[in-house]
Amino acid sequence: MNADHQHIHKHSEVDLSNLMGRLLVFLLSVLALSSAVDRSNFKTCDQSGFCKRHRNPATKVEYAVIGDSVKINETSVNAVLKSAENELHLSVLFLEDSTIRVLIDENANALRARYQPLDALAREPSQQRIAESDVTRTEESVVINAPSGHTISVQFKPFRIDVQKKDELLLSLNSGSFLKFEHFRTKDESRDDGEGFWEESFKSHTDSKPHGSSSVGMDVSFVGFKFVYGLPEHADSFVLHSTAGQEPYRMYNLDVFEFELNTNMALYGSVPYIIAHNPKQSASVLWLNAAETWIDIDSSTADKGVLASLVDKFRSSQEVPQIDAHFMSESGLIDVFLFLGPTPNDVFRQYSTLTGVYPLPPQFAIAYHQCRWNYNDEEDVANVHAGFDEHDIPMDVLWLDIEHTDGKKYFTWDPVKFANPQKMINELAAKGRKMVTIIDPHIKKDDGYHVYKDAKDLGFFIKDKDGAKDYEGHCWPGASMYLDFVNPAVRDYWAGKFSYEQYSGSTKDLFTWNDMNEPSVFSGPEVTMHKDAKHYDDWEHRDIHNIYGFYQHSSTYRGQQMRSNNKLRPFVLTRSFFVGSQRTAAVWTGDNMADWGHLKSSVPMLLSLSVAGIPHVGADVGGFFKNVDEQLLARWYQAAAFQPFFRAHAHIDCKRREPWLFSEGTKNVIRDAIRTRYSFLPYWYTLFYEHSIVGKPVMRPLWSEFPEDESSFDEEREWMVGSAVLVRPVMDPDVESVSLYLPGRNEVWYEWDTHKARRSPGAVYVDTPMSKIPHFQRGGTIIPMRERIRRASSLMKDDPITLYIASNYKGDFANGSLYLDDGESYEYKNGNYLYWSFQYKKEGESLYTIKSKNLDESGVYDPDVYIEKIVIRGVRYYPRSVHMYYDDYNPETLEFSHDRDSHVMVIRKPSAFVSREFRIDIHT
Ligand code: NBV
Repeated sequence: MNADHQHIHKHSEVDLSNLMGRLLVFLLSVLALSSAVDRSNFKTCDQSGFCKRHRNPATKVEYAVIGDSVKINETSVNAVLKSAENELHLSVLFLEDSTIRVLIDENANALRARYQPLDALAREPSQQRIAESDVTRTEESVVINAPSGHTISVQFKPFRIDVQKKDELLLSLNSGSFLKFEHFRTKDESRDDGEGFWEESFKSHTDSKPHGSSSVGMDVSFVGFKFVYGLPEHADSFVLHSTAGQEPYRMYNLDVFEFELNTNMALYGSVPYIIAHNPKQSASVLWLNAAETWIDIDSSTADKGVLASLVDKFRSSQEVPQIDAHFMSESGLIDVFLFLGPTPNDVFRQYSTLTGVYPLPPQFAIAYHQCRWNYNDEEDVANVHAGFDEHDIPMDVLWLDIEHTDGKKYFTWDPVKFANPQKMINELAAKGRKMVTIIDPHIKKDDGYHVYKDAKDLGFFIKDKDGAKDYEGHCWPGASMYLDFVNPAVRDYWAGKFSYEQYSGSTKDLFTWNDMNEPSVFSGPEVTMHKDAKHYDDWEHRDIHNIYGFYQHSSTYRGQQMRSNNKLRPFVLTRSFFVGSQRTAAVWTGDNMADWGHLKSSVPMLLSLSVAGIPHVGADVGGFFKNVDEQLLARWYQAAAFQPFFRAHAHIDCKRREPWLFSEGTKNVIRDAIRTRYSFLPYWYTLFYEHSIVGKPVMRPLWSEFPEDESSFDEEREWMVGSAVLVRPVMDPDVESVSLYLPGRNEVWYEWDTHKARRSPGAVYVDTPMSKIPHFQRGGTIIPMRERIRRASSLMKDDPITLYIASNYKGDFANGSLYLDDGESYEYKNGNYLYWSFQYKKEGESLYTIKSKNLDESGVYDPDVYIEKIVIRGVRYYPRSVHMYYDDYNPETLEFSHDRDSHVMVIRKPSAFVSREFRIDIHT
């Protein structure tokens, strides 16, 4: 072929794939008109042989611990478990901080190894010693007084593990005898292993199952609990509901076109983790398995089951509620972690110690993001960029979707529409803004594409079931291959792609969006990869499916760290996620829709992610599919301004939605919502910092702040941002007011804009004209704000702070904190940060003080940031004079005002610096 021919050939290929892409988009949008998920594309439990078997009580087998096999060493109990079907190995390990691990695997003679997703964990769990005197062995059981003060008893026959705290039973494993472990075996035609054990079909696809089924399952009971949460991701209620007579919750990372609401069908990500909470206790369970997993939830009272005799001796078992969770996974082994609390914050810490925290993000990541599929070319980008300034709306990041590439080849740019990417990014950066491009894991099959060529030559693609050919699927570019991120060498290769040299046109101001990483395979079963496809080290896709996206986004993250020599903090957004994804990515809830139901559903979806350890989460503002009306869009901005990840996005076929394309009124509401977000950025940033230290979510369910207030346990219309702000946005059309619940006892809440104080507990009504976002400051808190709003958060870095003090119910105390650093580098790890607290206190009959204090002496950041204003809510006394002291001498008289009706006092220009100790005396 001569050069010309090649040229023509290449062009026709590009055109063809573009055409295919457009055709697909068109077909998808035609489908969109019908607007509901096509359920028949996705399996039910009954259509999945292993799930059906595990669920069926008739297939239960009894397991017993072989008494003689029990071995107790310094940190664990080990034993053989036996049933009529097979022999297993059990280990119970005692970990630090009230955490227990239970592992069940086949014994050493197994025909094949089982996959363990250990990369999901942040660290090797640290074990705790148990003394011989803490162990009691009898013929029936081994009982261990764990270092945490809990009693763990392993009952031999039938096998069961109970966790008790004092006299109360808290958790029980296998009390429903659902332990089932399909061991690897050789095929024997004369034996019936069960439907779909050796081969299974769904629609036009056949799963060859060369190793047969190797599923595992067991039940976990939460005793004394009526409420359980977690198991993201489902578009369903925050409180997990009973699945009796219904489909179990499904965890199988899938690209679900037009997902439905109020269903526990699988979605893009999976964290098989459940938190139980009651007014006295929180406890949680992680089922660490990366294969397809189904979970049945059943609620009952403890009087019926085998646990009746064990529940709290002081109550009748009829009164003790119980929730049973039955986990069923297609392969892998049983690796269960029990986190014993007792408070919600203990559980958050225990879980995040094991699976990691979200590291401090660069500040722009928590500001406002503007996205659509697609910003068409450099001129479009420039206009949108200018539009935000023209309309005085802050914006930090502009996003480019798949159309920015040269024929859906990631790491490339469309040569015509994006001919000067570096210049474009620099223009954004010159105004303090950033850019994000999308990088999907499917690789266009095109020898002229360097990533394809490299990966093919290096053997870096996932292989088909025979292990001979590269697995080929269909995605945006047409025929595509999929990088095998299970292979560490592939992860290194991928990370290298983000270097400035390799990703041409990229700069330090360009960040990454990983989409379609479930992985989405248009031509595969359930729009994903065939389960018998082969990965590195002989693993099957079925073994690793739910951790595939995790590996992609974590190597993207590492690539961004490497490109700056570990100087600058990365930012990665992912659609697919797994346990531990928070260590390297923010998560969004995928392709929602422009309707009120989807706006409402963002709250339970984001809360579920938050309590499962992933704090930087958001939903597409405005809804991805369908055109949005002005009212819905405005209300959506208002809600999302108080959610951790704040990004507007829209489908390629939707009308443009930049805020200025709407009426003046709507534009102003949107502008105010975004500006509100910017004013709260110092508070958000401090919350993300505190998350990175103690693992608490930033968006919190009411129960985590008010653990005893049972009436808030099923709340999913309102939430807390940190511990100081309660939000209840409007999520219905045309409402003139909303009612909301103020939780806690002896708490006072100040309506943000009116300063009006309300006592809790109780319901209140708030009028909701379009401009209103009902939100309250909790009495007893101090919130740092920035009120000079600029075009991007980076430009506000050295701006002064305003403190909002809300005095507590007694009117004598409040406190809060502020974390600051350069907002983008890792210099904070060298001490370049400040973490200070502020305290407001009644010191005597006629004296109140406001004091600052350094909370962390190793932080030495000393910017010229001062406090320009202090607002105090709930001031019922009459202030007579205010003085500032930097030392005990030379007080400076400060100006102030006090409104006797609203009880608000404002101290202007206190001329205090955030990194210098001060004291302000208020004399009454
Ligand atoms: O890349 C195009 C879209 C993207 O805009 C969206 O946010 C992702 O969730 N992507 C899905 C693929 C196609 C969706 C129909």
